[in-house]
Order: sequence, then C-alpha cells, then structure tokens
Amino acid sequence: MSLKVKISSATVALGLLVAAALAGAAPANAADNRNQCEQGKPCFFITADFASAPWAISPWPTQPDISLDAHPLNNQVSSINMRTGRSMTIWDSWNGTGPSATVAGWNALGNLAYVGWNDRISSLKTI
Ligand SMILES: [Ca+2]
Repeated sequence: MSLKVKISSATVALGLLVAAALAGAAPANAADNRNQCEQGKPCFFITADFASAPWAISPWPTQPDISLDAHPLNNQVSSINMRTGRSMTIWDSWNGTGPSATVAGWNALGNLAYVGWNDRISSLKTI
C-alpha cells in the first residue's frame, strides 16, 4: 500500500544555488544548507554535503510509512540531516521492500555513497 506524501523544498535556497550556477563560478565554499532544515524531521538533499535545497516530508512522523514511488526524491537522496531524535529505516525499493538500513536520530550523513546508499532510497519509515 502506498501512502501519499507531501514534500516541500526550500525554494529560496534553490534560487541561490541556481544564481551561483548561472554566475559560472563555483562558490568559494560549497553551500551547507543544514541550517535550513525543519526541526523535528529528517531532511533530505539530492546532492552530497547538504549542498542542494533541503526537502522535508510533511506531516512527520504522523505518516509512518512513506513510499517515494514517482516522487522527485526517489533514487535521488545523497545526504541526510536528521533533525529529530527518532531513527528512520530506509529501503532500496518502494513500500518497504528490498535492502534496508537504519539512519540514527540526530545524525548527519554528508555522503550516502560512503555507506553504499547514494541515489537508492525509495521508501522510509520512522522507528
Ligand atoms: Ca531505489
């Protein structure tokens, strides 16, 4: 069973990144957008090192089983900032199937490639 999920992005941060890209020069220091994450939720980024606009899932954690299905985040998450003490299970496939892993609460994973999970997450739930 698939539950609908509402995910929002911080468009202001995205605008800043686009502006930097259009200027044709990389910023001196890559953006770290962890401070834009919503308190009390996991925060997802489609680039490593929290450089892209953050995505938060709402409502959280009252919606415990989330399958990303055709959502833009499906197979795109590259870094995670856990702004919650709750841990989270992630799966490679939709609806809690396939290989899984646990992301501890209050944890910041700057590059999921280091743990073999870059661009793989397709469903998740709080523990
Ligand atoms: Ca996947």
